[in-house]
Amino acid sequence: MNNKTLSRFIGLFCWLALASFAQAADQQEPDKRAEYIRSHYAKYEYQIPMRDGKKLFTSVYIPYDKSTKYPMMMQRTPYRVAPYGTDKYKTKLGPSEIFEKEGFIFVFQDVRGKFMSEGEYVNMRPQDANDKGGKAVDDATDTYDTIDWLVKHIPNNNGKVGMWGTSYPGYYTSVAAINSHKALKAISPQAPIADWFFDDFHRNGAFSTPMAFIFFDKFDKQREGQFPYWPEGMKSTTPDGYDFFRNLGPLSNVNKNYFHGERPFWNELTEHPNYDEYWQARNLLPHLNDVKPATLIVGGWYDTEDLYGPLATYQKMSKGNKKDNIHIIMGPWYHGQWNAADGSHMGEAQFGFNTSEWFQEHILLPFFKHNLKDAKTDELAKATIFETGANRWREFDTWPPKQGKDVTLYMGANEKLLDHKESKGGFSDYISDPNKPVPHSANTSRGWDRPYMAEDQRFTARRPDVLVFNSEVASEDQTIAGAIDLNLWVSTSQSAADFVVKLVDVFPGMDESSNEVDKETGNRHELVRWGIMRGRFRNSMSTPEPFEPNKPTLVKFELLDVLHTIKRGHKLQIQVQSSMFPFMDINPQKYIDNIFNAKPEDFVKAEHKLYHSKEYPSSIAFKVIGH
Ligand code: PG9
Repeated sequence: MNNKTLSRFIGLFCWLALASFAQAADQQEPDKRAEYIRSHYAKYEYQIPMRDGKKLFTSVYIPYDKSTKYPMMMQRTPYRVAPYGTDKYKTKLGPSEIFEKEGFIFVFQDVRGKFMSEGEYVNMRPQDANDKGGKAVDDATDTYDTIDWLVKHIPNNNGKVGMWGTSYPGYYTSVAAINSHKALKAISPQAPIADWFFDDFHRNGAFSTPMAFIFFDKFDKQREGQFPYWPEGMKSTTPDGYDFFRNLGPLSNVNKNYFHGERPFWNELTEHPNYDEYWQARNLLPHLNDVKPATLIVGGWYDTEDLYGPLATYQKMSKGNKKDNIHIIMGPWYHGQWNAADGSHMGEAQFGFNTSEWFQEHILLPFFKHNLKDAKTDELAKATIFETGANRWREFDTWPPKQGKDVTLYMGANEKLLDHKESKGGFSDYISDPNKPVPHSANTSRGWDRPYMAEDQRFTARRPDVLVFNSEVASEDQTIAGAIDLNLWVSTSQSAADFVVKLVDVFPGMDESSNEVDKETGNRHELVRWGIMRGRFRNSMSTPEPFEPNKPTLVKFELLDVLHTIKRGHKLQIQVQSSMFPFMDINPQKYIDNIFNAKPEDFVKAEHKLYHSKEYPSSIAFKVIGH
């Protein structure tokens, strides 16, 4: 064996040894945390009676340490509080390991009607706000009754309770604020569902088939009695969601080929395609008045499930809040990434440091220590917001910020984004083919994925069914703060259409500091925000209407908030298309009352036009703030 081969062999051997050591160490990492929990907490299980007699299964982890009294950190969830059995422990109790080391009494409860708890489960249970006689039973009263029991029965508690939860558990955290128990001193609704016509599987009336199909397959499977385990779900037959959901065909095939009518909530949502009383009754926002507990709402700029929820919840809770104790933090995160996952990047987007760890240490733990343990901590800003593009945290008194300059840009000919209206008439057009929809990602996924929220958009920019409008190269940093208002003058040759708009940050080809071609991110088209409007809902979410074929029509909607800096040398790009598949379902483009009942022949090609003329000036508008 010559020296070269020998050194290669040694190198390979060392690499393999290191890799196996790292893997072993990595396997020990969760064990160290689990070991700490097992040796510092005693686990108890209770069936807590609600005011109507139903009992809710509750696990409680109490510190062995008796040198002080501890507050409770509670989570109520429809996703199971397993493992069951006082000798079987969770390997994580708090949002991150530093909570377990700090010391709390950790409480986990199966909500009414789920897993080991009694009662009937109702999705986004409408608030029973009419019956003030103390007989109301809903998710708010269940929380009140649970807290009342806990503070009276759990040993060595200091009489203060905090709640936290992400996504659906985030909804259960928000709902705790309604007629809240006086012991509830702090809540952190994280990516909370607020209104299911704008969160998760609906976006301005368009429908996310993968999210609903995959989620309700198991979550909505009906069973009698209590169960400690999830029901069996369908076995996936392909990793390729684009293929699976195209082969699915019209949405009526979901019941015909898969659910067979055995998912009650799926049946209900297909019977309510518009924002009618059914959805309005499930909107939590109108009930979030006079919130008493200190509140820290958490959201992720790249959250593909609940971005509307945290932003709308903050707006509602902070309006007229007498105690001035409503806070929000928005970080560069996918759904739930802020709790103990690496926050240094999201997909291809890089942020320079572990933003999740920073949040846990500097924001979340101090928030609960201050409100549950009277700890002295730094003053928490009303809004702590991560500025993508510049990759830094910023603090604001209000979100979105009131100060700043209003900017309007106009779509123009030759793919231009202009600071003035086009003087002559004009439009850009494309053929939208429901049988060849624009993919929501260049990557293969089951259709409900995360990295696409910051993916390079060159794969769509070069398609004939996607319009592109580019600004001039930015001569200085431009920080966009808040929502982006869209005024699209459009027409379609048919009678129905979706309009998808993307805000894209186009990177320069050269690296400014090295003056070299940037081989890593040169000319990257980074997605900042996208949004969709199902055209039938352009004037009302409750009263849909068709388009008059070929008639220029105004479609107004907004892209949800950003705090993003288009850096010097970059360009701001707007893309417009009419599908985002399979994440969003396909619009047949022939107007029918209920798309869930569409037939194959309803899916027709259409020519869509976007006007950029003096008479029909399509535009975007946003606020630019200083640094
Ligand atoms: N909000 C998330 C979700 C709910 C229902 C369908 C799909 C996603 C969640 O609770 O994980």
